[in-house]
Amino acid sequence: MKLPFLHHETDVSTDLRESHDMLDNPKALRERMTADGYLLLRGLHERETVLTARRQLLEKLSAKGMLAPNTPLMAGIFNPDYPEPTSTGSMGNKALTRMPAFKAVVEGAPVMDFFRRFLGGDALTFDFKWLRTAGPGSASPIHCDIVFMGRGTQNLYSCWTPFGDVSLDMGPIVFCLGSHRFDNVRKTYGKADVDADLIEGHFSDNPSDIVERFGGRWATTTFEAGDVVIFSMFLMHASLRNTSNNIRITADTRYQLAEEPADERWIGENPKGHYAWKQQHAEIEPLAVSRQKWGV
Ligand SMILES: O=C(O)CCC(=O)C(=O)O
Repeated sequence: MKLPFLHHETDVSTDLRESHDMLDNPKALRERMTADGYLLLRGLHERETVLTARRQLLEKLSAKGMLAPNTPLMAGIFNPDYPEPTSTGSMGNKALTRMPAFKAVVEGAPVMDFFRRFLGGDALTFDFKWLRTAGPGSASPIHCDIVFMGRGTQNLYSCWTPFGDVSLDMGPIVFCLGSHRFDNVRKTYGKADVDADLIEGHFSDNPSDIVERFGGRWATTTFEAGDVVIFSMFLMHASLRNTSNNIRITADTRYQLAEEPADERWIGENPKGHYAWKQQHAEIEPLAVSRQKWGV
């Protein structure tokens, strides 16, 4: 079916493969991660634990005026008079991401135990949390995570966690299946660092163009509170455009072996974050120029 990205619509299937039946078999999970580049784990968290965090997040968003007046809190309906429909105010926002109920999900036993077994040792998670409160019209562009957080180990994984049910019209995450094996992209774009190289960060504005040039196909699914999807630093992804009236509340958080080096930008009480990329006066190289240099 055709689904909307940030600027274009393209064919997207809704058949992401589920892997929660393999939770007791770390070797099979690792093999599937190598093959597919992602693991969809339905019901990893207790639904109630996630909904408790959702309620507390929505209370804070409501206090900021982000929710439509006189609507049920848990529906999370965006206030059309609120000036900022994108997630800018929530990413790394400590008032939201340090709430115990939020941390009980993204740093809770189900996900930390999962990574301990999957990675074969104690896991750490970056202190910075990419919490997204994505209002109508918003969507994330097509990218691989490695260019934003690749200064430590590459044995690093992203986990996308919905804080509530996410239907297709609310703009779920969407993957280009097979893209973690696009060798020329891995060897070029995949070696870049947005702060050092001052590139755009995203790889393309056009999802169909990627499939035509490199192969792969786009796929997503609907999510319920409790589900997570874990994926490789090299799997190209985006989120679909939120065409609903709801705020799509999700977090993407990162996990690795505690004993391996971690990207210092995202660690500590006050993570430094992107100190150059998209900062004032930063001259970002246009995407077309970067792609030409990389020859991809
Ligand atoms: O949720 C989104 O809008 C994008 C998520 C993302 O890019 C990520 O998890 O790395």
